[in-house]
Amino acid sequence: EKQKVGVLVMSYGTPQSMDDVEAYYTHIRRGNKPSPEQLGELASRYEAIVGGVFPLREHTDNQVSGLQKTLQKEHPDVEFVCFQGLKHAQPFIEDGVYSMAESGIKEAVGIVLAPHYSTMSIASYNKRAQEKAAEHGIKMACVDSYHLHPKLLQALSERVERALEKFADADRSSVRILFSAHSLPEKILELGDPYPEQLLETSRAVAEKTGVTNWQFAWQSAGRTAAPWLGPDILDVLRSVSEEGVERVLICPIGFVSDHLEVLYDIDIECRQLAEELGLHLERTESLNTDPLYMETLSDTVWNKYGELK
Ligand code: FEC
Repeated sequence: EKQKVGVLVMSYGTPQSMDDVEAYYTHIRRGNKPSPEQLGELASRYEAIVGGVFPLREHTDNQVSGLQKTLQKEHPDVEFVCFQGLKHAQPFIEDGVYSMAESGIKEAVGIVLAPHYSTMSIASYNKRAQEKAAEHGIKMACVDSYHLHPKLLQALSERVERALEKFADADRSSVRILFSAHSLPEKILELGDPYPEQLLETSRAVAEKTGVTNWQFAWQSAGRTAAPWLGPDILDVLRSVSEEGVERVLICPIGFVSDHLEVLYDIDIECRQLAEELGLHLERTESLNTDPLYMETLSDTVWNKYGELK
């Protein structure tokens, strides 16, 4: 019989419905309920993207089944079984590990649908997964990052190339590329967190592969808290590049792997609105979603981690 190996595929999570937004927001805020104003503001952003539908759920579901198929195809000798575990919504990370235990899994690999490591992101997913796995006697190895995987870089580079074609009227060197990712509180720097450097490494590698030199990095989607967050914020960057005389901007959100609120609202609505006011021609690269190259990136990374379990 083939060996059965669990794969816990972790993602941020999104509400199940508009009625669930408060519970979701409260979970993100570690149990502190948002004020009615804060809740109303978040609900209105969800309404604005697709009228109360939550695209991240479908993308995560599709990525999990895409990874399952890719693993089966590439490694037919091992029976990999994927389980979903979400950080802030059901099925939670702990639920995913519980389902693994229920189906008799003894060995597992954990991977997050986010390529860059941070103590505030990947580390917290992995810690929750490992703790629950230990409770159930499952031996689990978790992936920290895969931000320089050649297939990931290829998928991102293809997207940059394709998006640059949308500036057909101009020389492509006149387009300023903004690689972006979710901001985090500045205090991560004191912990020597690798997150900013890994994001720059991905940006540099994609720029090199596409021969782009006119680029910079920008942070987006900073939280609404009093403590300072990593900057410069992408909205300020749009203002400053416009002052510099730049007329064309391509945003490439390398920190995210699918279409969700931070892409569809923060970039497609907020950044676009500002770009219009500034008279900038703004485009965005397509999200990875279930791109086969991304599925293969995940599959290779899971396979390598599985090797470490032995
Ligand atoms: O489409 C959706 O429903 C979910 C979109 C979504 C993604 C996402 C990814 C990341 N976040 C990261 C860090 C933080 C920190 C805080 C924080 C807060 C929010 C809020 C919403 C939200 N995040 Fe998120 N994030 C998404 C959505 N995030 C909604 C709450 C309202 C707001 O502040 O806008 C601050 C909370 C705290 O105090 O702890 C920190 C990071 C990522 C990328 C890596 C990953 O996917 O895990 C880092 C998608």
